Amino acid sequence: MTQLVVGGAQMGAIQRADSRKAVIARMIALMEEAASRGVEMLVYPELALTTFFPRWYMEDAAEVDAWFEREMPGPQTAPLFEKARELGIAMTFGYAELTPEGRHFNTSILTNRKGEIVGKYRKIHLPGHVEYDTERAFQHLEKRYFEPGDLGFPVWRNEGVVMGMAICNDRRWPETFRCLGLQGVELVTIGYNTPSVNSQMSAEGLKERLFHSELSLQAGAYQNATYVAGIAKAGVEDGHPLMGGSIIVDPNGFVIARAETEEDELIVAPCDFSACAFGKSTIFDFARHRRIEHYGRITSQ
Ligand code: ING
Repeated sequence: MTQLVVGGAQMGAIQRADSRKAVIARMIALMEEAASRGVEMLVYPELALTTFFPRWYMEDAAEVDAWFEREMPGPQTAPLFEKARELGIAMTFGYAELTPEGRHFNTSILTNRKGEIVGKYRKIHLPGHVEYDTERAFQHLEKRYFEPGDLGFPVWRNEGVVMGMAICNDRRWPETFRCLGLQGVELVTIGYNTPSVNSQMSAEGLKERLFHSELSLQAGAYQNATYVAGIAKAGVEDGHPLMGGSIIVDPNGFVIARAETEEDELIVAPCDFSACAFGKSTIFDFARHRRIEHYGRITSQ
């Protein structure tokens, strides 16, 4: 029976002019608070090192690539890994990855409590658009700056727990959770940067955004008998509001920890992963109950 104290390190706004050094210092401060509260596994947001730069239309490749990391850990992120090793805290965080081959991904990594990277995920469901969209109140250019992930939806047994990662928009797609659920996932970590308003000027505002995020995370947890940690980068970045709403959800779909602010805020939930077993062996015993002969449409169109 494995238990881990899981923490969510919601981060407030990162302005375009903020240095990675200043951001890493905030992440380390959240990790030190996490250690003081007994956290053993800490979840940071999507693109945790920089502002949500896909809101900006850029044409110059060097300007775009300045938002990306060429190595992980690198000189600027090494202090975070050293602190994690010192405190014995496993972590996930998201960042923009530029590979040696010149490929661009919206990526997250998973470490063990020794600060060693044990897993990598590259965001598969990229929302938004490629070209400047004059119809939008603001841009959402993830399809311009990132390729769809090429690593699938893997899981890893880390610190005794079967863990999987997803990123932001992935949480809105049930396929994400089911691909992880079919591998016995017990903790899904999902960092997100979600605008508080809809760039396509629908009436959809913060209330709807928060509801849809929580609905997606709770459904994913319940329907796959897994814990889920959905952790925001929130606050107003250069005038553009991102929603908070970070939560940790148990395998029955209940919210067991919730952020109250749109700032740097730590949420903490002791998780007993034996709680996943009941759902996986009864109502969501996939081997006994699923009828895959009827599901072809999901992968064929
Ligand atoms: N952000 C948003 C998200 O999926 C979005 C984009 C918001 C799409 C609301 C649809 C509706 O939470 C990222 N980064 O995916």
